[in-house]
Amino acid sequence: GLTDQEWQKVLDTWGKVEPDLPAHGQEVIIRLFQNHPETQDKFDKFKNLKSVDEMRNSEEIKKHGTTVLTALGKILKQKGNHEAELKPLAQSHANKHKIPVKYLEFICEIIVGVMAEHQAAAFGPDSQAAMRKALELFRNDMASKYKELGFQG
Ligand code: HNN
Repeated sequence: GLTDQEWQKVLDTWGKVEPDLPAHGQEVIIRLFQNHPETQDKFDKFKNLKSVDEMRNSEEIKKHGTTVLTALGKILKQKGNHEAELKPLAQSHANKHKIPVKYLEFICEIIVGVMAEHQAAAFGPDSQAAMRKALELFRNDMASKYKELGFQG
């Protein structure tokens, strides 16, 4: 788990991201699709978007990025006691969307990268390390739930 101090750093930084969630979310989704094109295939609604320009102009991408980061923010705010938030997400992402753990790793790495660029001042090495730990906890707990559900994510 994380120490109180580490959670403090995680939530302080997240507080800087929150006022601009759509811009961060849009950037995260676009980078995910650019760096790992196989992730885009999981979305019927985004299959038509070919170029970065099209992605930037897509309100749907911005909306989905906001959805993803809003869900993640709710999880982080539980400081590890996130069973109630995680369970329905693990169920839909295992059974319905079939999202491998690997894709969760991709997006977590991209989230840290985007935060480092957009929030450089608030996101020093200690905060980055704390955020990585929090995202690792999220991923590990998702992976455990996947296993319980029999999904070889
Ligand atoms: O659970 C649900 O299906 C509700 C919608 C939702 C939420 C709250 C989704 C979602 C969908 C359904 C989109 C729709 O219906 O408009 C799909 C197809 N996700 C995906 C697919 C891939 C995906 Mn995710 N999500 N999500 C959330 C919330 C959070 C969330 N999703 C994630 C990743 C990495 C991928 C692979 C490309 C993802 C993460 C990391 C998070 C943050 C907790």
